[in-house]
Amino acid sequence: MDDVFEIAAPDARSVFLRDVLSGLSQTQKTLPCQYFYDATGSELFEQITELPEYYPTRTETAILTAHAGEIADALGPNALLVEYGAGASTKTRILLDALQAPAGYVPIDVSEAFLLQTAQVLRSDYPDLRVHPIVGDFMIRLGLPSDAGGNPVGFFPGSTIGNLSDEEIVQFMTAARDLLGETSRFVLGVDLRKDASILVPAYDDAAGITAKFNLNLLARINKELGADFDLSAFAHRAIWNDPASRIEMHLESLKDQMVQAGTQSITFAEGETIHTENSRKFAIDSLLPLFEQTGWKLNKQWLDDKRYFAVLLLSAA
Ligand code: AVJ
Repeated sequence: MDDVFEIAAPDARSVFLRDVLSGLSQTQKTLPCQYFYDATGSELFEQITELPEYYPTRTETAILTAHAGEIADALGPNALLVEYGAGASTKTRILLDALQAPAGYVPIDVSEAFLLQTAQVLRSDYPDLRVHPIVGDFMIRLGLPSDAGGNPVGFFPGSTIGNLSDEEIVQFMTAARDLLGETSRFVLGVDLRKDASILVPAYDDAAGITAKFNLNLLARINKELGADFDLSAFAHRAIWNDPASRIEMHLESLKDQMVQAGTQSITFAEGETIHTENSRKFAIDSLLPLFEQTGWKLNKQWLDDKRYFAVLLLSAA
């Protein structure tokens, strides 16, 4: 008789533990930035978007508002809006309000609770809109609901694409092209390169909210994995890495110390950091080869007057 192996899907906690232990065992310690967004982290991120120093959200919102009619005209009627990562739905609403008879709205997110809440709120505010939430990881190939209909339009606002490496962008845009199909379009928010004197305060604000957001990752590891990080022994750092064209967030150990996580003890030297996030700032030209490689072409772009941020309209090539 053949052996039959049944491989249980690892639960969320054991995946989190595995990711934390593997990140903290690297020479440059790292933690994946998607773990920022527990309930507390999502609330802190909402506060970040309202900080005077954090220009991306208000700039992108202003671009979308100023050009909503033009964007809607370019997309035409019967659009099926497929949003990657369901955040607070402010930007979604700007598009939905402008679109001519949208066929539906498909939010995709890994967090089921957050996703269903967003879906519920939109259903009640847009009673005629068909909402089809998908719980899943958008880096891997998903399927559109068979009854959705309409012309698929991807929507990935916020410059969340800046968290991804080139390889990950290729993987993501390929999966999106597969999901959305050969007549689809894509509306992509992209944060642009600018002076470090603007960038650094946006990630190291005077009120200390971004510091709280970064340190909350350690609080979450303590709470969910039973680790014993002393939050007062780590400090938030935001560094502009110009050659890599990215803001890096780190948590710096303020002393030599040991931390228990799971069965491991992890040692930190004074000054050693955990790299917690990359937020890339793009030149639009540097993205074009990645679009081309993944079956997309750039149709239109809208920028604010200061050229801080761009909203790109792509179409399947
Ligand atoms: C949600 C990934 C777009 O990179 O600006 C904000 C996250 N990190 N402040 C960004 C973030 C620190 C944000 N994204």
